[in-house]
Amino acid sequence: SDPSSSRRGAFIVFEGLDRCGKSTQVSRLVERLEREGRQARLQKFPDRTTAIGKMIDAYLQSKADMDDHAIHLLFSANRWECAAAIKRDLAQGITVIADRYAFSGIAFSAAKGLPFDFCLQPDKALPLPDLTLYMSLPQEEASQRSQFGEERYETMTMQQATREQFGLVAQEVKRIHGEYRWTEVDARGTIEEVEERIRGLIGDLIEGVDGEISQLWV
Ligand code: 2DT
Ligand code: MG
Repeated sequence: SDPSSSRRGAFIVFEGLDRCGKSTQVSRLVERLEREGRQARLQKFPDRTTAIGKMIDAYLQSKADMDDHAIHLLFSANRWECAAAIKRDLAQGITVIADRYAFSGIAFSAAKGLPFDFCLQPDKALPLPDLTLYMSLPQEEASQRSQFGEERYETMTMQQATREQFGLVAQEVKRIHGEYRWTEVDARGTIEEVEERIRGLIGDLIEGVDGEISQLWV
C-alpha cells in the first residue's frame, strides 16, 4: 500500500525581501511537483483577488492611504480568509506552497515601527508552516538586480529595515516552533542553482506529512 495516501500535504512557505527570486522559485517548484504527478497549489500572500486583497492592493499602489495598524490587520485578515482552504487542501494531501506569509506581515510592519508583539498577535493560531524557506540575498547582490518597482516598501531604506526584522522573526520561529521549521536558502547564483538548493532542503516533505497541522505562535 502507498503510505503517502494517509498523509496530509506539506505546507511550505517562501519568504524573503523583494527581488530575491522568491516568486520565480515558487512557480518553478509548483510546476515541478505537477510534472511529477503530485498535487500542489500555489498560494500568494497578499492574495489581491479578494475584497480585502483589493484594499491591500490599493494601499500598496499608493492609491489609498491607511493607518499602519489597520493595514497590518488587513494583511492578517487576508490570511485568515484563506486559512480554511489551506487546511482543507492539506487534509486532502495537496502540497500548499505559499509565496510570503505571516512572517512578511511582521517584518514589514515592524520595519515601519509597529511593536513586534502587536505585529505577531493577529496571526496567532493560523496554520503553522511545516517549513519556511527564507531566501537570503546580501544587500550588495540585491542592489545589482533590476530596479525596484513603484510599490510602497520598494525602497532601500525599507528593505534594509525589513531585513533586520526578518532576523528577529527567524529567531522567534526557531524558539517557539523549533530550528527545523525555518531554513535560510542562499539565493545567490542562477535560477537553476537556487532551484537545486531548494529541492535539497525540501527533501521528502513533498511525500506528505504525518499528523495534524499545528498552529502558528501557539
Ligand atoms: P508582493 O510584492 O510579494 O506582492 O508583496 N507585505 C506582505 C506586508 O507588508 N505584509 C504582509 O502580511 C504580506 C504578506 C511585502 C507586496 C508587499 O506587501 C508586503 C511586499
Ligand atoms: Mg513586490
